[in-house]
Formats: sequence, structure tokens, C-alpha cells
Amino acid sequence: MLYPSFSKSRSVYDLSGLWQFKLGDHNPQEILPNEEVMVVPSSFNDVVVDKDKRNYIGDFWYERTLEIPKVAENEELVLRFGSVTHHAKVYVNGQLLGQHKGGFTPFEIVVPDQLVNESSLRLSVCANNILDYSTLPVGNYSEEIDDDGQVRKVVKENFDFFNYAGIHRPVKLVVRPKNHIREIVITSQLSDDLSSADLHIAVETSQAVDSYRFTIMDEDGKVLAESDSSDIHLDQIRLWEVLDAYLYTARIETYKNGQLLDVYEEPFGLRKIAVQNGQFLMNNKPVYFKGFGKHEDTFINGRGLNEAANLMDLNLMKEMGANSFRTSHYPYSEEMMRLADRMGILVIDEIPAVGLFQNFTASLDLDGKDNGTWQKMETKEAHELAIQELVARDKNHPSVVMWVVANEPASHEQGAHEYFEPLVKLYKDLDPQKRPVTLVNILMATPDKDLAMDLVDVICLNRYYGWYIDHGDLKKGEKGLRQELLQWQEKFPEKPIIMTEYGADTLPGLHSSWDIPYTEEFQSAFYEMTHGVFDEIPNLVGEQVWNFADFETNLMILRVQGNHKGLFSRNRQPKQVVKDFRKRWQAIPNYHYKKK
Ligand code: BDP
Repeated sequence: MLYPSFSKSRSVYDLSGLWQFKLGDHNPQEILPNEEVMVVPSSFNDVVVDKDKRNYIGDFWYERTLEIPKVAENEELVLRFGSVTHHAKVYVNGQLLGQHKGGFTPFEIVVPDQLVNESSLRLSVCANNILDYSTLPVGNYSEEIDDDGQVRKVVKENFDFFNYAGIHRPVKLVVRPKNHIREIVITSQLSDDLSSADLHIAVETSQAVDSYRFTIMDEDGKVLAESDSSDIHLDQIRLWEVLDAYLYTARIETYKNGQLLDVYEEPFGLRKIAVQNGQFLMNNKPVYFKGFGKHEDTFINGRGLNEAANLMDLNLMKEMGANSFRTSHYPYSEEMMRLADRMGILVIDEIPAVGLFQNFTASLDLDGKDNGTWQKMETKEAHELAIQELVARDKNHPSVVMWVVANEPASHEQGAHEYFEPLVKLYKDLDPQKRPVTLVNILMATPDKDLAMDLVDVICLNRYYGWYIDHGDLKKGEKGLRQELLQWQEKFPEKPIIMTEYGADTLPGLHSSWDIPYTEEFQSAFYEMTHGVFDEIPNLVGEQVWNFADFETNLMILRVQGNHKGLFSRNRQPKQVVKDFRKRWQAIPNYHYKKK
């Protein structure tokens, strides 16, 4: 799906700001009362202040009226949502125009012509934040009867982050030609010496066109090539490299009867990815991933788009020598993906496939027994949709170097292989760049028990030796970690390994002479131990700390106002260990760290 950029043929209006708001039922035929307002984009939860409202589960409504801009006869009016979490129904003047499942991907709705002719529109959105065994993420849904006899809907997260909800990303009003460019897919074949590229730009239009015009520009806007053909050769190219991004722009014009119909500009980068011999190659060089699992999570905004926080986070990362992050545990905003493209940050791109583990929150049983997960999950349809929508949205981003099929599913339980095989294939079939696919493996699914890692290209592991296993005992933790990494390496010698999570909750300012868990000293000792082991394992080609910053979770005995495994506090102040990381990561080159 195209990003809502404007051009000569397209106007884009931003509908951010205050909307009317209501938790609970509403009849969209009627005007939503003026009693409460909400900011779009944001999560409603931390803005409403009232405790019951913060935890509200069910339908909730947003409404605003808008003047309709000029729309010519050959144009259409489109409502474009960056994301509504987790489900949305969109009404205009009381009429249901469309709906969307899934809280982290964009969707658009064309306003019918007869409504465009009205002078103003009343736009109502019914959002819903229920999660159950058929949704991604997976939630434990139940209904309770309150003292006053009212049914109260409850979602217990089957995952470790707060179930923020709302219109999380920008809402835009787009005026575009009826005969418009619907899709652009840019693929490139680089020469062996990586000095030139054969581009192919596939364009899909909503109606037939006579011809196309393709223009390729460099970063200064200089025209490098112009052509009527979708196959274009570029000489003396500049590659998109880790932390040294270079973005070209493809301008696509469509024509009918000699008249310009639509114009759209898509940025793209030129780089080559391959996985072979236990290495992750970028432009034929082995990469070492340094970085984080993150969350879209900030004070007040919750999971709502916060572009200043996004930029600060990536600046902090770069300053430490980090070069990558994973969009744990859902697709991040399109704005973040564009920023990563711009800054040369590698992104491991994840769908909201988290919580695919029966009894996840109840289980700190680490023995890996079979809970019957794959008989109970009803997520297949949501899973396919999430993959389709993510690839459709992110396929052209040079920053995206790998897709994640799921985070910490019960891949050691019977049925996991059968469940994931078609989903991995779906990614491969859909992705025009054929990027590697991974599954982020949970600590119970050790090499002797796991049933799914044979399906994927890269072994991504979340491991907590010294924290959830051998808590506080770093000597034992070290042994266990080393042993397991060696087992993975032996089992799949051709597959690179990336540690996608490792970390220890730490309260800044808490100290101890005895390296006691939760202190800053323990956090430093924990990372020193793990890094020592990582450096011994040739196939381990990346380390992504859990987590970049502390973040909000649901209520659990293990959580003290959220998860504190951040290297930064929730308000982005560094913990003591950041200094150690800066030293380590600034000394580790982006390429050729592991000599084989
Ligand atoms: C893993 C999850 C992550 C959690 C983390 C933790 O992937 O979402 O926040 O561990 O326990 O289970 O801190």
C-alpha cells in the first residue's frame, strides 16, 4: 500500500487533532455527544486518567466533521488510516463504509461519489480493543459480571506489554485521480561487483493507462534516468549501507490520451542481502547486528505515533554504535520505517504474532511441556492477513532486511511445524525481494525440542540465562548459554544466529556490592557475561538487547510499573550500563566482525 504522499495529482489533508470520543455504545446515525474529546493520533488509555476507563475493553468511538475539499469529477476522495488498534469500522454520515482487522497496518476507504457531493462529512470510527484466540496479538478474553449486574469485558494479555488502543497513527484525507497508481514494486538486480543495477519498477493502476514515464533521481534531485520502460539500468550506483544510507527516488507518471493522470514518488535504496555459510551478508559483506528489541511506547502517547521520540531513539542508538532494531512485537509506524531508511538502520520486521503460547502468562514453567497450543489457537486467518499486509506495506524499504513470522510461539509443541510451514512460504511467495524469514524462538524451545527452526533462514533466539534461568547466577548462566548456542550452531551450521532478546530488569539508582538482580551492577555483569559468550560463537552474528527502554505492561507479580529491562528508562535517561555498550558497540564494526 502506498504511503499517503502528495504530488501534482494528489492532495493530502491531515485529520490529526481533537475528535469527539466515547467509550461504549453509540449509534452512528446520531451525532456523538460533545462530552469527551480525544487526540488523534494517540492511545486513549493514558490520556483519559480515570482508572476504569484506562483499562476499558470493548467498542469505543471517535467522531469529527470535515469540510470536503474540491474533488473533480475524475477524482476520488479517500480516507486513509495509518492504524487503528485493533479493529475499526468506519462510517460516513452514519453509513458503514468499511472495516479493518489488525491494529498495526494501514487501510483506506474510498468515499462514495454521492457523499462527496455533500458539503461536509461526519466521520465516525468505531474502534475495538478485544483480543482473543483468533486475533494477533493473542489475548485471553472473558466476560465478568460487575456488582451492578453489568457485563464487563476483560482481556488478559497473552504477552508482556500493555494493550494500548486507539487511533494510533495519522488519519489522512486523500484526493487522487480515479485512475491512479495503486501499487509500486521496485526490485533491483545488482552487478557482481555491485557497481551497477538493473531496476524493475512494477506498477499497478486502478484502471487501464496508455503509458508510463519513469524518472530516477539521486539524493540531490538530479535526474539519472528517464524512460518509458519499467526496466532501467543505473551505472555507478551508490549502495545503501549500514549507517550510511543512500536513497534514490523513482517518480512514476501515468498517461492516457497524452494527458498526465497520476504522479507518485517512491524512495528506494540499492543493496543486496543474502544468507549463507552461517553469515548474514549485506552487499556481499558479513554484517554484525548491534541493537535492540523496542516498543512503540512513550509517556502519555502510549503506542500513539510519537515522531520526536522515534528520532531521539534512533539518535541514541546511533550514538551508542547500534545499527539495528526489531519491530517487536508488531509493525511500527510507516514514519518510523521511513526514518530507518533515511538513517541506514537495519530493521527486522515483525507482525503482531505474539502470544501464540497457551498459558503464556501463567507459565514460568521452563520445562517445555506441551500445553496443546496448536489445537487451541484460531489465528491462522489473522496470521495470513498480517503477513500479507506487512509485505504490501514494507516491501520497498531498504531498511527491512528480514521478516519475522512470530515472536516466541510454542514451537516446541506438536503442530508447530505444520502451523508455520505455510506461513513462512507465504512470506517467501509475497516478498518481491525474497528477504530471509525468521522465527523468534522462545527459551523452552531448545535445539532438542524445537520443531520449527528448520523452516527459517536465520536462528533468532530470546534467551535469559542468568535471569529467568539460573536467576542471579551468572556462572551457571554462562555455561548454559554457551552450551545452547553451540548446540544451535551444530544443528544448523549454515544458519546465522542472532540473539534477538537478552536482558535483566534494572531499576536505575539501585546499587549493590554483590551484583544482586535489579541493581545497575547486576545489569553490567549480566551483559559482560553474555557478551563474552557471544564473542566465542562464530555463527552468532548479532545482539539485540531486550529492551531499548523500559515500557508499560499489564499487571503481573514480576512487573514493577512495567518492564524494566530497558537500557534507558521510559523517559529515555540512560542506565549506567549504556556506557559499557557504547564502548563495546563503537569498537564492533558493522561488517566483518566475526572472522571465520
Ligand atoms: C520475552 C518476550 C518479551 C518480554 C520479555 C521479558 O518476547 O515481550 O517482554 O521476554 O520477559 O518473553 O522481559
